[in-house]
Amino acid sequence: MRKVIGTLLAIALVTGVALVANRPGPAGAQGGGTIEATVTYAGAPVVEKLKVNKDTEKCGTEASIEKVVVGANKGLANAVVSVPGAKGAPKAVKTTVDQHGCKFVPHVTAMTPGELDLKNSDDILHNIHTYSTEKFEKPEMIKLTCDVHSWMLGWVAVMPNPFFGVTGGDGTAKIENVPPGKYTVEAWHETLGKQTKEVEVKAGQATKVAIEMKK
Ligand SMILES: [Cu+2]
Repeated sequence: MRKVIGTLLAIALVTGVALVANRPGPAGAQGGGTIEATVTYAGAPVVEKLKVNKDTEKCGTEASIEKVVVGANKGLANAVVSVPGAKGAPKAVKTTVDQHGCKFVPHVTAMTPGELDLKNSDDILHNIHTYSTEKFEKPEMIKLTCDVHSWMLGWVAVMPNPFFGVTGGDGTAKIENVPPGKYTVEAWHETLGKQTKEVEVKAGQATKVAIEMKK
């Protein structure tokens, strides 16, 4: 696994990929609808602080691991909202993860099966590896860690289709061009698990869905 990641890292470094927050675009489904999801969590934010004693010029002297980020109106950030049952024209959605300031940026991102671009903006060694057993070719949640910096943690959600979004600081995510139909919308969070909600998507319309994560 480490070898595979090393190769991916090399590819990312050679091509000098830019850090782009990729969002799912049109999936080719004419007359699709939009899902406007709001994910909330009534509990308190969880931030772990850790003293740093190596590479402090790049990493700082204190690392914060943001396990649960809650914003205004209980909006939960870093939740992956998806529509696993939606079928549409296949579209690859790529993503890039940067190692910057001894953090994985973004903390949570999502893509369709394929290659993940890994970037290293810190000019220090990050020994990146994952706990994935499936090489990004199958839908799964992949955990990113670093052997050099124990606090570094990130997630890459490999999704079965391009109909997904990752919630921002306000807990919202928008999924566009979803083919009309009845679906189960899923929200996944690294520590709070998964919740689902039934929705009906209508052509040319926006459907709001509110999902509350529980402890
Ligand atoms: Cu590192």
